[in-house]
Amino acid sequence: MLHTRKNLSISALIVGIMILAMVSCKKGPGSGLSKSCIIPAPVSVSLTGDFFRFSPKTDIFVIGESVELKQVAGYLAEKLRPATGFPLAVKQVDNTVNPGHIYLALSGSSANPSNEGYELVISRKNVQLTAKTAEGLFRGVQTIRQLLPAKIELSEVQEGPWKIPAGTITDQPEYPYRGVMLDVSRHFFNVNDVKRYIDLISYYKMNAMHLHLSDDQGWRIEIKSWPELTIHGGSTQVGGGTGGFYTQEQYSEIVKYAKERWITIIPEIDMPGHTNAALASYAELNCDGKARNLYTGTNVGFSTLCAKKKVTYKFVDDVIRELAGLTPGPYFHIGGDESHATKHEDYVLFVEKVQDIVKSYGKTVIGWDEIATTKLAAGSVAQYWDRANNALLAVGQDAKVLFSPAKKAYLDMQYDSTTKYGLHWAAYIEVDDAYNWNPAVLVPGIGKDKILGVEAPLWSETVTNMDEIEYMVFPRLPGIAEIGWTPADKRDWNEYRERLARHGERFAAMGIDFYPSKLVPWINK
Ligand code: TNX
Repeated sequence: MLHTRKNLSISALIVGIMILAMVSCKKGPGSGLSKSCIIPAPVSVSLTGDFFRFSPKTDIFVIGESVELKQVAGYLAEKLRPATGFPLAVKQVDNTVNPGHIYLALSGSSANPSNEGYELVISRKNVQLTAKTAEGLFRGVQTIRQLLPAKIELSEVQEGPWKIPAGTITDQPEYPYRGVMLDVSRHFFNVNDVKRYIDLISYYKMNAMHLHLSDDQGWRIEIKSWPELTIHGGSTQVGGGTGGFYTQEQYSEIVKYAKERWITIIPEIDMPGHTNAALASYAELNCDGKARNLYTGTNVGFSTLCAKKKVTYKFVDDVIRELAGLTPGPYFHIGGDESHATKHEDYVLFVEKVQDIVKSYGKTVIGWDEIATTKLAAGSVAQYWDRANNALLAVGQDAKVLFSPAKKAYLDMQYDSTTKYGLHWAAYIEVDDAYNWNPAVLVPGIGKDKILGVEAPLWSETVTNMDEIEYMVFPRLPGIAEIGWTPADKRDWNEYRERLARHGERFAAMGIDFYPSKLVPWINK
């Protein structure tokens, strides 16, 4: 008897779960995250069960005159035109709202305190997106894209209907910094690859891209006052290929492209270690005055700038001045990791001096967690990748910490022992491992108020092209994006995997070659 009742309740539970799975992402009254397929999950969603239907007559109206507002509307139109085949004209209105259209407005009085917050009200009649800033509208536009069927991402005209569920979404990010790092030094990736990566992260409401522009194997950014850095230092890569570099014009093009998507570019010049490419380009940067050979292997920790030489600081000043001048964002990343060939006293001297140089060009320092073993300048940020103790040292100096724990957030770590690319020195990171952690409790003593945000680095010793990048990045990246955006108490792996499953179709429509993890019940239509 007891046994039967237990079986019954288990069956009821299973049926319940099945119904939930069926209504999730589809129509149906009620509210709650299980009814929406948005990643990262919004802070609050309530659906009415109704729909807004796009028609060939649907226009995108902006209420207000800001240039940025029109830019966001133009971006939305561009994203929706190819698959719908609708004209979706961008027009300006005063305050009238008519049926059948999409409205974007900046509202100082928006209930949302965050610059990236937005409110989306969808009814049978129209779609109204409001935010305090154009940046907030841009994040909201990603929600509109994700509410449409996956085929909206295809580049040729598709059959409709194009409808989105009606309801209200109020949303804002948990952390101000949500980003990725791309190592363009071990293998070089061209401007188009970087732009594509920018597009992919913006779909998940990330707002930062950190470019690892120099390392032992290659110097990838033109510095006009030290031209050999790229001519010689940029001429190869891991495995001995031809390498490459960005001219200053190309770097500026990346910065502009990112800015139009409200993504900040954070340039990194890794110092004083990881500098073989510079040491090969200029003999005087070496303590012994002898130029090093170019390096195409994958060892770390063998190179160092000469901390006691004057010319070193002339060099660093020139590099930071030129690069900071091309970078509108607030941060400059000075690396500082794995300087095993630098004496600790030299490391301290160097990092402290370089922080002052960065400050003199109006930028805020970010450095890998080792920099917390020196005296941090006010405002400097430590990027926790390896040692919790270093992160605690940073917090002890009142610095903020950017979370990139290698065991959770490193996108170059293999999914499991069968993954073709990547490394596993920190861990194998399956899709659930990458999702199932909370920065605010990971290191006892470092709470949310000390955390700037999350960043997922992709080191490129083993990845050589965009396809391989995408395979390592997807599907883990949406999970990291959700950790940064969605409050921890609204996140749950079992619910998330259902939502992620529906993004498989979106990845496919965007031409992303993703890792089809067995932990995710992919829906491939
Ligand atoms: C450690 S993570 C490094 C990088 C390597 C990476 C490979 C960090 C700050 N330093 O130089 O590329 O491991 O996973």
